[in-house]
Amino acid sequence: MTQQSNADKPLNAGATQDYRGEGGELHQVAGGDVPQMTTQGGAPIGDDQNTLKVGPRGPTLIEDQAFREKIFHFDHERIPERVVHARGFGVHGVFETYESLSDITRADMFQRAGEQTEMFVRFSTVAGNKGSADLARDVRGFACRFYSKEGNWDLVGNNIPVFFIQDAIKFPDLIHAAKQEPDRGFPQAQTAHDNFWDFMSLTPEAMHMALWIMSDRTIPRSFRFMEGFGVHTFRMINAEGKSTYVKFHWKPKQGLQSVVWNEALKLNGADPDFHRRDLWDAIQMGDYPEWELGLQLFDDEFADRFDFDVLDATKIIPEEEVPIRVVGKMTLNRVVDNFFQETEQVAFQTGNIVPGIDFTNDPLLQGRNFSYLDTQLKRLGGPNFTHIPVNAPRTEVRHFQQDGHMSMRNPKGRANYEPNSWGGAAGGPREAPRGMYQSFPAEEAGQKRRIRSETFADHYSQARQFYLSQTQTEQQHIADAFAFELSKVETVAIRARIVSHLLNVDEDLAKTVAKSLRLKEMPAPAEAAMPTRMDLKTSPKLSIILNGPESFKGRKVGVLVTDGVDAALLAGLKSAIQAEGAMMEIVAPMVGGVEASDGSWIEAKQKVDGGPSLLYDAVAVLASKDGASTLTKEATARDFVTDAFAHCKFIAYSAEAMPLFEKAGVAGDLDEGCVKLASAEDAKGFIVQCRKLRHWQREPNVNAV
Ligand code: HDD
Repeated sequence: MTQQSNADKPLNAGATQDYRGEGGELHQVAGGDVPQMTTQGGAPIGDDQNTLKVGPRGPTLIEDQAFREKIFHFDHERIPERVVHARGFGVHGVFETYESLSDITRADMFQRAGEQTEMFVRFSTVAGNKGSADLARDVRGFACRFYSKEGNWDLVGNNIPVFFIQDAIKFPDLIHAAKQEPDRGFPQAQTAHDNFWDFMSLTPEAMHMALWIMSDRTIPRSFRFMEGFGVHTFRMINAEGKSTYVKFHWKPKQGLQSVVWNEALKLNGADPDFHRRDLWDAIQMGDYPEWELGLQLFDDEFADRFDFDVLDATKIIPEEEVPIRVVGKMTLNRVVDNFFQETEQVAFQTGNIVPGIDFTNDPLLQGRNFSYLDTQLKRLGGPNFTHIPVNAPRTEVRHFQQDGHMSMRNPKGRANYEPNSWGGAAGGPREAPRGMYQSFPAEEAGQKRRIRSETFADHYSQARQFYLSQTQTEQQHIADAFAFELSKVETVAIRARIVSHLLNVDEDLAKTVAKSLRLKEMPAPAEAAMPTRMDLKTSPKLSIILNGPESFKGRKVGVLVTDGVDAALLAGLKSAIQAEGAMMEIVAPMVGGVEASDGSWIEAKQKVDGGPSLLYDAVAVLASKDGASTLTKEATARDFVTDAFAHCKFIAYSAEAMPLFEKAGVAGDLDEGCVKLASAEDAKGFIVQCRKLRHWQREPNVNAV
């Protein structure tokens, strides 16, 4: 092989000694601080470009172990994706305990104020496959692992506090109905199809959840802006063995925010990775998202007098009834080093609890405790998945379980059973009753039967409470979502059956949906297991809009600029955005950037057709006169404006940009949510307005059907 100079050296060429081989192929040879490539067996590799052949054109030799090993490994790279929650995004974080909870739980991580506990959190969608898009209308998984000093505690929750079904035996049916229809293999990552709504319409217990999934909770703007819930009622047990019921809540310090449905539809095309990119960017930038952990604590006396069964996962306990006690804070502060290694291989289990935390008899939770352990065996291929670093507890593990596929840590020494006579270190670990995990000694008795408790029978009262707790805008979104989803259901009888349930929730909602579907006649209300529906007090905490942020912090403004953009105006806008803790992203006709009015060069992040206004919480169009005239001829620039307007975003613009608004057909409709910028002061005012996130008053004018 001959040493040659490479005019077109790769970016990192400085660290390597490159040469081209006989066939002209590039070799990067170890040297300096660049380590040498090896086989799995550790043997050094000198040529990773060519298989071993007999002569330059001859057959490839099967003895080429380096080649065979490389292809063999590649062929086996995939593991089964999760049967649900396949598409997820995991990050590391830390939990800080605010105060000792020793009166309530003996869980070690809650004993000391200021205690820091390492965490791993994986957000996910439920129905879509691993490669589906982030903005599917779907529940978001909110799975949290605490690596506590007394073992891993997994709080495997969702961003919605209730669930579709009451008993785990229905889970496979629910998921089969939600995922692709089995004969055709579509639709992907959406519930807008016959099978899903057929199942829902035949499952009245799902009606509360139906309202939640048709709300904007299922199209969050960011993982950072959604709540998390443990869903079930759990127990906390203190050192004296006293049990307190608990429901877990995660409250984002960033405030709640969702997108609108038309925006979600388009975002899935514009950036299928919208949510993961958002979290990745925020953490990489040092803008670490935070959630406070809240507990709803209650006793048997409350459980007995509450209108619903606390073991029923289709019900909430309103915060107004049992206030939330904030006990700590989670900060997500580190992205993974490797997606597969950590996010894909993390094996959450509801069964992973620690002393001081216990289950209740919620039949959904009881079933989950079997499913999660079982599924990891299938996914990760053997019983030793707890040896993988992301799954290994941070405490020392001592037991006599051994062997199996991919065992990394078998017990040392002679003893692999107990009791044994070896004593000392040779005898291995022993039980120690003090500090052991102790299940709450609940008294259980009853007939062995397949049965559902009568106390689970009210399927509509809380659905109604949820609906009536929403703002008018949100109620309209719920009606629109039902109409959209059911419009994709081809069987008219299924559409009508859902409306028959909605009649039991709220007559106006049912009528609006029926009208949007143009149902020829109104069905009779569905027969209810419990005929009396309660009118419960509304709970403002259930609204997203009423629980938004106080500032525009962590949000993003997209600024469409052209050559000749007013440099002072742009600088004023930038400093107003930065002062708020928000981000600015420049969109330009060409990604290389633009030349501003003062001759300075403004780098762009997006080319206009790759940076639609969908990507931003608010937008500005700062064009020069000539620039605006060019933009009028660019469809994607017109879309930038019309979409922002239709999605009720706050819009700022320079006077010169007006021709684009005219051409986009919105110049005559500009409202108080559209702000003309003539000075840095105007920019400050614009950002203050943006704190409201969306100009909802515009919606009736842009959403007439
Ligand atoms: Fe589940 C995954 C949340 C009911 C069976 N579930 C999974 C994940 C989340 C939830 C967040 C993803 C974990 C990760 O990121 O790896 N699941 C819930 C919630 C439920 C719920 C909040 C109701 C309150 N799940 C549920 C039932 C069953 C399962 C009733 C079965 C009886 N869930 C599974 C599973 C998965 C899973 C099949 C798939 C992959 C995995 O566990 O690790 O075992």
